[in-house]
Amino acid sequence: MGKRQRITLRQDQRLAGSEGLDRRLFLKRGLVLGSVAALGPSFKVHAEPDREAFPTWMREPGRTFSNYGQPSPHEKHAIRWISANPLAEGNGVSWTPLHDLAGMITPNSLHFERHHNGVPAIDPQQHRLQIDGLVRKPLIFSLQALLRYPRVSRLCFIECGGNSNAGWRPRPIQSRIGYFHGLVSCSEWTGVPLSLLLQEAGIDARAGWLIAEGADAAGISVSLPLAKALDDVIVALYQNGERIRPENGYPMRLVVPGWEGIVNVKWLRRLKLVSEPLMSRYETAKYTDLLPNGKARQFSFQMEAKSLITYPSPGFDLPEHGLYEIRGIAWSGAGRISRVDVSVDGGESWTAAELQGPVLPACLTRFRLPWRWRGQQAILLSRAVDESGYVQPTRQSLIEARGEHGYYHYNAMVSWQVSVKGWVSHVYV
Ligand SMILES: Nc1nc2c(c(=O)[nH]1)N[C@H]1C(S)=C(S)[C@@H](COP(=O)(O)O)O[C@H]1N2
Ligand SMILES: [Mo]
Repeated sequence: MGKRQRITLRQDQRLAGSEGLDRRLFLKRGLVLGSVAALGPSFKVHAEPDREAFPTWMREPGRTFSNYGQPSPHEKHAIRWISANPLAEGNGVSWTPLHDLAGMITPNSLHFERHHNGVPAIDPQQHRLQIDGLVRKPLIFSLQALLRYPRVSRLCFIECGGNSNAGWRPRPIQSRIGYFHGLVSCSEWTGVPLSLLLQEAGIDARAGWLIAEGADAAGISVSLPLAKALDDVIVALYQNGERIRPENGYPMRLVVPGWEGIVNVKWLRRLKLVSEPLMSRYETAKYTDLLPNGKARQFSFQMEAKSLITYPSPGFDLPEHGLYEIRGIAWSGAGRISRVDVSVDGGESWTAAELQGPVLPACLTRFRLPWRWRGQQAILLSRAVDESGYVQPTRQSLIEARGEHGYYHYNAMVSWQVSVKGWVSHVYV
């Protein structure tokens, strides 16, 4: 499993108050108390239109009820961006538009997708989950049977091991952050604890791993250590309160909190207990990291701490000088985010951001910090620290540890440059 990288913070880095950054800025200036006038030139207050002229929606009855709600027609831009293989459309991804979202939960319609061979049209009546291999009593469950079992919820992110991999490219890509880092989404998954099902089957003492297989035509099979399977893994049936969406594994999927996407097998049909891992394509050719010494990192399941500033970010240029709330997300497969530091001077000095509660293990955690932009060129960075003490690496230290030719597991700090004109672009520092 991945070797942890630690960065020791110099005392001056820890204490420095970066130029224009101040956690109390909004409070001090009275914004929280509602006195916008006290802000002076920070915000332009626009003249109100004539309030006597009622708009049509105040004069006519509104539309009637709907069986299943849809977003406002004015929010049509908030979509998953699809990058599918033109020769095999079922293989590819669609990205969560992180730049359009707030809060910790990803709406089901915007959960990212990664399929190797499309979304299978499974008939839930015919679908079965089989547990066999090194067990005392092989079992087969119908969906109806599983729906009667005791349930738990896991609030957690699912992140593809290939998320953010454009960061490995020699030149910084310019795109909306969702279409660069949006192979991560966070949901409340509800289902049956896997430990319960395995105990019912009776675990043979020789079992150390299990092989999980999906019912899609890709025939995805991956190995999972039994210790994790017995810890917090669930066979999920619900996603944010409703039944799992077809693209996210309907009618059932594995949810493996904090571990890379590929082991969260969708359309789950079989769990086979074995003594040794399978060495399938997805744990040898894929999702492994060739290191500079010629050896490969394998079974690096746990997603390491990561953060990025969602606002400002490329696509959100700053229209005028004044107060801005720097906002972002941080997450770690190792547990809770304990701190996120923000820099506006390319990493010279750092200020701790405010974390939005509740801060939950393996969940997206929002951070924010007010910043006064006075028109100077700035480089914005965020750095996450998790409860294990792990510190998100700089791009340089990640490349030193892993070499220049990485493809998976990119979690380095991300930097945005704000030009004197307020244009925001992706840069490497
Ligand atoms: N059966 C099956 N399970 C699968 C996949 C797949 O193609 N088939 N893709 C995997 C990969 S690589 C990832 S990142 C996650 C993506 O989950 P999502 O599509 O619900 O976001 O599912 C994993 N489980
Ligand atoms: Mo993935």
